Amino acid sequence: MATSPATEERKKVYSVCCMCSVRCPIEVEIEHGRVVWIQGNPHDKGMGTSLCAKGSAGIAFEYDTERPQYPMIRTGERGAGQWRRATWDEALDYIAEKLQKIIDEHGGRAVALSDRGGPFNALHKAFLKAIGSPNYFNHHCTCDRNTFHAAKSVYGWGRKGTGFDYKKTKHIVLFGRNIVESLRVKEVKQVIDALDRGAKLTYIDPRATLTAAKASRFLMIRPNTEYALSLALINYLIKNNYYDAEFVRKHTTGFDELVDFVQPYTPEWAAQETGISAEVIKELGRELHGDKPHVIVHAGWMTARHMNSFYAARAQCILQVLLGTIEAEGGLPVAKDPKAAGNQGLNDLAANIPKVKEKRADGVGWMEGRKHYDVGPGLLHLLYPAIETGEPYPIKAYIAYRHNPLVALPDQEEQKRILNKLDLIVSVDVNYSETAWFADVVLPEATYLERADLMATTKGNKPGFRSRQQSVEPYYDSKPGWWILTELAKRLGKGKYFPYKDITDIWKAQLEGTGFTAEDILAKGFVDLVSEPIKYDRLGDLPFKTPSGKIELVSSMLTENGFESFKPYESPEAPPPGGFRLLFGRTAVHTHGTTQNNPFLNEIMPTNTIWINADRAKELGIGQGDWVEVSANGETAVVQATVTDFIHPEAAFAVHGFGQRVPAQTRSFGKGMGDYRFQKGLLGHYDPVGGAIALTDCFVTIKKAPGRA
Ligand SMILES: Nc1nc2c(c(=O)[nH]1)N[C@H]1C(S)=C(S)[C@@H](COP(=O)(O)OP(=O)(O)OC[C@H]3O[C@@H](n4cnc5c(=O)[nH]c(N)nc54)[C@H](O)[C@@H]3O)O[C@H]1N2
Ligand SMILES: Nc1nc2c(c(=O)[nH]1)N[C@H]1C(S)=C(S)[C@@H](COP(=O)(O)OP(=O)(O)OC[C@H]3O[C@@H](n4cnc5c(=O)[nH]c(N)nc54)[C@H](O)[C@@H]3O)O[C@H]1N2
Ligand code: SF4
Ligand SMILES: [Mo]
Repeated sequence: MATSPATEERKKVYSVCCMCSVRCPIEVEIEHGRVVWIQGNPHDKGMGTSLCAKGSAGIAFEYDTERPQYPMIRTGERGAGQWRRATWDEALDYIAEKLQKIIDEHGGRAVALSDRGGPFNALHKAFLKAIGSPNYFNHHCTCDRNTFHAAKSVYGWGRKGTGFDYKKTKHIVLFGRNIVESLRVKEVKQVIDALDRGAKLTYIDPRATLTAAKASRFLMIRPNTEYALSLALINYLIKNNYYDAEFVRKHTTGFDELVDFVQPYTPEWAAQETGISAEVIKELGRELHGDKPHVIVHAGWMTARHMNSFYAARAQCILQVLLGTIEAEGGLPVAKDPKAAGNQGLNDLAANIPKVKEKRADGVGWMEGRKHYDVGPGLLHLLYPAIETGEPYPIKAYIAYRHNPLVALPDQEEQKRILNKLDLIVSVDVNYSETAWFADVVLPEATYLERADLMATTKGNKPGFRSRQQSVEPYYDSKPGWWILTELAKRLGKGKYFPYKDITDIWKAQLEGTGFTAEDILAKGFVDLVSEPIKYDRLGDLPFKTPSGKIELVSSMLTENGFESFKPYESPEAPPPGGFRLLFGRTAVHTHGTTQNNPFLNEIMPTNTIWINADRAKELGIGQGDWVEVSANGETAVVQATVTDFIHPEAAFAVHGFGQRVPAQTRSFGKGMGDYRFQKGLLGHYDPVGGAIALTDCFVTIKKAPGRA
């Protein structure tokens, strides 16, 4: 651990932020056992000392009195908020006893766990493996699944198979990737530097975000029609020979089929669909031709939006290919892992645990129509029917570990109805999330400032290892995740697979044979495995992971599973008369439904508003800041209107995550509207090819709220 030259009472720890999920490297300053300052880790040059508002609010979070302070066991009805305080032993014994009974009666497969994904969760999977359950899930069904599967169908690797070389790029194209607000600190800095250097930024969104404000071109697209725009760009690039023929020849299969397919999708046709003129589409096409291959076409991140999201992301991947951007300077470098740097990589902590032979309860990987989905995290929304029907087999217990599905998945009422069939719901959280409030047992995990996590791998041009280490002692009676799972495993007779007394035992097991000790990594918070970036020859052999080893424009993964590689475009449903399509997204100062009650962030942004197009607002007699009723599916919320020219007339927009109703969170209780509360009936409404829920297939009406000025 690096100690500052000052005094023992004052020290600096290099760690990883966890105020949102993007995991920026941080430096934590501690005085007399209290966190007094958090900033970016200056050893990471791209990051520097910068931090976002949420990261800075980590101190307010740490010392907040409105977060769970000890284990709690429910005494009243689910969700009624009646609890008794328990010791850790009591709470873990309680859970273990219930789990053991379930395992004895139904097998380990009756236990499901979902988490927030990421590189620190190897023990979550090891725990499930040890009890014989294949039912590991994460948040992806409402986040990146469409993009992930789209990338997989084209390259054989997932969404993170490539990175972004902003430093040398000439043109960045973002389809609703709101980089400036839905942010990672390092990435925003790189993008702003690129713009200062003269790079172009084309931003496509039905509303103007702060990224739009920074863009050289903002295209206000009709909601859910970006597939049409991408097809027209492909058509235009091919028709004019504006694509990288050498790259396409060397690396792809299925080009001729692509050429045939895009024939009808001209810029003129797309103009009708998208509301963006053919001239502007062509101008963009010409610019991309001039700037290629130093171009970044971002295929999206949060793409659980509409029924065309998968094919839109696939078309964006195809644009990446046509522009020859893979491994190009200023394009999309292949993400290299430790093996590419000649290092064996971190050891698998679950290697000695027998393989689970059971099939997944969500059908992923084996059920007709679900074989092509990535089995890793499955699809959580497909667990609900299994809980409900007991098919393909009964699910009796669910552990939500750093996951808040009652806000992250649509239709809270329907979720609660189904979850109520379970014998046990456990929430491991650091907040009173809606899900924690509905659980049978709440286990407060030590916060990211109070715990150390497993060593993690960083992929990229400079692969490496990094660590989250403990900055301070737990402020309340909370425990680190590795300890919780180790203790639970022991109680279930699986202690032999978790022989860890301390996090240092875990680090040792992970690092054995890598040539590094934990101290090497803790000193700065990370190590690079190479001093110079690893570069491949983009026209030489590239390590595509498809069955053919090529970029598959006609995808074998899709063909084998009865899906089209090129799906004819279908126009999205227009909102009903007087209605709006409800869009959502992030703000720079909040994380999903997690930070609304944070003392600092609540003060900066205590509520959300509903964005309405100025012309539509005028028709409805709604003025700037008026209180309005937003209604859909029997749900109504009263919020203020943000009236603006900068949103498409078909759309309304609200920042996600507000409208929570957990009484223990007094600052955020009942403030603003919860987009997720309006998305009724959407729990089973998902793109069958990409797998993600189509969350924006939700229409609302808006009218002036009676009696409120
Ligand atoms: N309607 C609608 N739905 C959405 C979205 C949307 O915009 N609109 N966004 C979607 C997206 S992109 C995503 S990624 C998901 C996100 O949904 P989630 O993954 O549920 O959200 P997070 O904010 O990451 O936090 C999950 C839970 O982890 C808890 N937590 C935070 N830090 C820790 C920790 O250190 N330890 C433990 N044990 N718990 C912790 C938080 O308090 C929270 O309850 O939601 C998706 N769902
Ligand atoms: N501050 C902050 N940053 C975060 C997070 C956070 O919670 N807070 N969460 C992280 C996570 S988990 C994720 S997944 C990413 C998400 O990163 P993004 O996907 O970039 O973020 P969003 O804010 O969900 O959506 C961006 C925009 O998509 C637009 N949009 C809606 N429908 C369409 C459409 O059909 N086409 C197009 N082109 N645009 C559309 C919305 O108007 C919105 O402005 O952010 C990450 N960064
Ligand atoms: S974006 Fe902000 S909150 Fe998220 S990890 Fe980075 S510093 Fe923390
Ligand atoms: Mo996400």
